[in-house]
Amino acid sequence: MGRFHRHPDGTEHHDHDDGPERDVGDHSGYTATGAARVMVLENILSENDRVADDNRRDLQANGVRTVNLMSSPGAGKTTLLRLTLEALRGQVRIGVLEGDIATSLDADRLEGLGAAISLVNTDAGFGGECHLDATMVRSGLSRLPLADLDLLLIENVGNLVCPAEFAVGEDARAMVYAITEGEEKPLKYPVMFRAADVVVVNKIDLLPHLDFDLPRFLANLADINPKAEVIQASSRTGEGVDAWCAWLLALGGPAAG
Ligand SMILES: Nc1nc2c(ncn2[C@@H]2O[C@H](COP(=O)(O)OP(=O)(O)OP(=O)(O)O)[C@@H](O)[C@H]2O)c(=O)[nH]1
Ligand SMILES: [Mg+2]
Ligand SMILES: [Zn+2]
Repeated sequence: MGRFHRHPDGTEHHDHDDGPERDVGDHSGYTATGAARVMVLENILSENDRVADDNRRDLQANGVRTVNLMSSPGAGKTTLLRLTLEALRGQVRIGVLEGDIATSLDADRLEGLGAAISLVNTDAGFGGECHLDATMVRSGLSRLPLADLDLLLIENVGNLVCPAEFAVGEDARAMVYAITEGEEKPLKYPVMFRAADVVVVNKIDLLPHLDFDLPRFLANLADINPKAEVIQASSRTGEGVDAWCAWLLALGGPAAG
């Protein structure tokens, strides 16, 4: 299933790692169709980028700053968004584009906080995809009052891999990472960590209860993406939410003023 996106197998599409060569198994099952697969993928991604440019043009024409918020399932995107809407209410006109495979559960959690909410369920016409692409975001944008917004927060589908491969028209990419996920994740799943402009290291309140090695995680993250801004946060205690909101406001433009 899937409208656009067959998951890359790693032999062609993800072959730009610089690390030492290793025997990573027999991928000969894919070689017969390798060139065709690369071409299909390139077409899909360039079509996506075209629509992403359309989205970006519409958003910029309306003075809307846009953040693509990504994470594994359950890292805390919606909880952080709730705190964000509460903190910035009255200061910034916020829209949320809520991406989920199914249900309005997260969109419902964000109601009543002054934000315009647009729900995109990928199982409703988008093949149940495990990420948002530019076309899905475009459909969600059509239900938002862009002229009345300063900031659009897109909650991507919870998935640590492919959301980072699809531009949707955003100005910046933010990643929520929960310390319950383990300190090696930047090394094992580098694509999203590399794509992120900011990494919110969430659930920091749980640090005393875990074996999590925070300095080790930060070093792993710095290896993969030395430029990423890092904000330690807890969506339970509210720690770090000020810094996160300041980062959002600093995305700048008259929109955030
Ligand atoms: N202890 C603790 N729990 C948190 C924190 N942030 C979120 N949670 C909990 O983690 C669970 C998942 O949080 P969500 O906000 O739904 O995570 P999500 O990233 O939106 O999940 P998906 O949309 O399903 O990908 C909930 O039970 C939250 O209460 C945090 O900072 N500390
Ligand atoms: Mg959520
Ligand atoms: Zn996907």
